Amino acid sequence: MSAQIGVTGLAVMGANLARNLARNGYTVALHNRSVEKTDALLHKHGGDGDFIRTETLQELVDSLEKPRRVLIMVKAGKPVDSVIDQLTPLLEPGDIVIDGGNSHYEDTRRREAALSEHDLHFVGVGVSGGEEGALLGPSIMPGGSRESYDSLGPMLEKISAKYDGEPCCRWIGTDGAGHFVKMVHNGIEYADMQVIGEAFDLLRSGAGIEPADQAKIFTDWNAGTLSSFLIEITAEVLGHTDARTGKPFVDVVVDAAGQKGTGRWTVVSALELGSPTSGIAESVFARALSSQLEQRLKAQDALQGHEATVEVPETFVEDVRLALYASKLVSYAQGIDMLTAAAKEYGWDLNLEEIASLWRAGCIIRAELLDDIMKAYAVADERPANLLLAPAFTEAIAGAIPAWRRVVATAVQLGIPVPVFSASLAYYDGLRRKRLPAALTQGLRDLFGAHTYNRVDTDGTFHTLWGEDKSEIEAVDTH
Ligand code: NBP
Repeated sequence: MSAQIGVTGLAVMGANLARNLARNGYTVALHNRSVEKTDALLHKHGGDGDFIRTETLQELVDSLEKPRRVLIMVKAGKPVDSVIDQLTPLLEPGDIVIDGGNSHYEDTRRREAALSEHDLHFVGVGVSGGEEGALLGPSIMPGGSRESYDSLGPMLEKISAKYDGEPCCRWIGTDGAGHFVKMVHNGIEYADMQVIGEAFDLLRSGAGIEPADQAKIFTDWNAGTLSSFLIEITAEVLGHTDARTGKPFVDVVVDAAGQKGTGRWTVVSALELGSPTSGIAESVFARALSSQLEQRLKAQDALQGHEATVEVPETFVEDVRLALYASKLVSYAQGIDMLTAAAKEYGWDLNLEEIASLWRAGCIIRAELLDDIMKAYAVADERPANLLLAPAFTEAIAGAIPAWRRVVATAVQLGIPVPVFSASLAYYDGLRRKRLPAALTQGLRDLFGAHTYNRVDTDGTFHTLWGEDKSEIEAVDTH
């Protein structure tokens, strides 16, 4: 018996993907650096399907039908390179090496280029949905060559999450495109969670609504345009009472949010691409600030607030809902703008409609909103330059804007930090404003550094002789 795919790295994600493949009728060869994990998987879940036990990478490779497909599910970073180095001499031209871990897309680009020198396909696959998704159906974002997808795609589509029967797996684009899209997905997830946190804080600290009552509000919200997995589980977490103390669960949890790094990667990459991803950036910074416990403790006593005494408007709960929706929309718009910038930079032909479709099931940011995002990009000639310019969203945000401004203004007066609500509003206003103070920035740059500027009334590049008679000269193009 030969296997259709081999999996090396059988910690929780690898084991669950291997089980998912086997449950879907594929024969799966199993390998792990230490054989105990392989045996534990076979002992507990050997009945899930057809597995082949192997102890060495040579045995793994020998057990596979050709072209071979080897899925690497080891810890991201150096371990992936180490496994690739060991595998490469054992494989033959046309074989496919797949990395389904959370690798950085630049690593994936580098590995793809290196393996193509050996006529091997390297496919970086973004897998979203955590442990449960890996077992029951994740959202899958594969990169690599189109040719490799012809061989690998049907398997990945079969084990992926389904939305209305459609697999949440499509070929994303060459080399690191899959891992890039997964990274941006995670960035949007950070922003999505932060705006929910800001809404919770506003309702609690602004309107005095206790967590258990907020659970009902979030449940109601989940029935409307905000309907999403994250809103649904927010209701569950807020409704939970701590068994030890009888307090709301959310009050006994230390308010320092952790991160594994993909949000930070998204922001670094956004900076490199020059993509204004301010909502995602603020959400990463908000987690970082929350974790500065020592500074926060000192600041609680030392720093004055001078909060205003303002009555929250009667419409406050609905205002917060609208502000949350608008801010969430901006986060998606910024994430998608980043995808567009990356597509240009790396030569990827990203299909935004398909990408939105992959996120509708199996992953953390699954939301009803994604259906509307798909529609916005469905007609090639009508694709908006920015998601906010899609007619449905232009209209939705116009309806939300008075509430959004009221909420941000109230939050500022009450001293409740709303970094993503306010950064998203600033982005929205920045985008729609006729003139930005960037003109003054250009003037300053020209004065101190002769960086030159363009004029609104004529073509060309100019410099003012600031230190002389302030006359203007046409700058020589040095490029
Ligand atoms: P881990 O990230 O915890 O990695 C453990 C696995 O890596 C074990 O199989 C271990 O083998 C193997 N390994 C290590 Br560590 N160093 C190795 C080396 N030098 N050579 C060969 N194997 C090595 O596993 P995971 O949590 O299942 O995650 C796997 C990938 O999936 C990661 O990239 C992760 O970021 C990603 N991911 C995880 C989740 C999640 O919810 N956990 C979600 C989405 C994506 P050993 O048993 O011999 O030590």
